[in-house]
Amino acid sequence: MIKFLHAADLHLGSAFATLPANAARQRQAELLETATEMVELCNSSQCDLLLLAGDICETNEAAKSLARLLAACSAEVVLAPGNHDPYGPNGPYQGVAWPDNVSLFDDSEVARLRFEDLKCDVYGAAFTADTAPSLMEGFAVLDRHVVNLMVLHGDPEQPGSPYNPITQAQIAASGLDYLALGHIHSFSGQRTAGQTTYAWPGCPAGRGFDETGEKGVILGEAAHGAPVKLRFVPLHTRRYETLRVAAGSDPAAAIRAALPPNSQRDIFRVTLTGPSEPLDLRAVAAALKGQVYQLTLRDETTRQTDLWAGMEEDTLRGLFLRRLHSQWEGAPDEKVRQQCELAARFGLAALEGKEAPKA
Ligand SMILES: [Mn+2]
Repeated sequence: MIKFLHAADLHLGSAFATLPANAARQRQAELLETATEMVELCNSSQCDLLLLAGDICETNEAAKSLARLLAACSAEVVLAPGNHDPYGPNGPYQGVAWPDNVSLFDDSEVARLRFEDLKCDVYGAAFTADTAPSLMEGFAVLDRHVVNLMVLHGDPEQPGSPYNPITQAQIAASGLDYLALGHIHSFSGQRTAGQTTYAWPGCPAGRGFDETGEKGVILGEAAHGAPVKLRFVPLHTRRYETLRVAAGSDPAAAIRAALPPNSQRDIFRVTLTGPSEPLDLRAVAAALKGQVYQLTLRDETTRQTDLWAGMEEDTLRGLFLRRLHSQWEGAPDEKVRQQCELAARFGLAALEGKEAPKA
């Protein structure tokens, strides 16, 4: 039985261009810690193979750091470069002295690495530019008496993708036991096409609010003639999370109540919503100091003030507001109440000849 760890899209050396320089350096250092944790997990799980499915390093400096880390890896490492780390003069891997246990695919032609001791063939190919045509087209394994794995960066979801589009039919025709993919940044779950199991782990650490939630790697087992077993293992990285919270009368308390447990290490973007007095976001943030690692607040609250003013007027406006206000008071839930408020704002705008407010 062969044990493997499959990771992808580490993006070591990412610029974190939206962060101040100090914070960016810290996040870069944390990505390297994630890579270290990956190697430690690979070793403690006694994996035979570490499969790295592209977009691993963004800079030459990061690649040199990775090479040092991989020297401490007890598994054989196989790296298939992707669109952010293409092999060649424009890629990050020039002049890197890799330890003996590391193999890189360096050509867009599919190649085979034979691991005699493991009775295992590992196939793969490299992006040699920031796009690639379909690299698996016409591929089939050469030896069906061994365990057949493939490591590849590519897009299994969009047939017209410029990033090595991979089809179900190609996977089903491959004869592979496991296809270790990279490119898409959230975990795929375990999938099959024909007799072949395939998956992508997503990035092992979020780098922004478009990469939220739990992130990690795949631990797997493969044996000749047996189904492949996969397990997703989250790593201890900072999580990015977005929340929408009704501000109410005490926005800091509302956010505190909405935060999941153990959020101190994580990075949150909280959008405050609903009717509220004007907010002092700095005061809200100060009241939450220490609750999370980093907090970005957005204010989408609405002013309730004066919405119902003029209700007592003996005018069409007054009549309109009285009707809606009684519906508002009798509303069965917050949703209906918000609909009444919206109707009042639209109606007032129409009566006053103003532009319709934003819904
Ligand atoms: Mn990527």
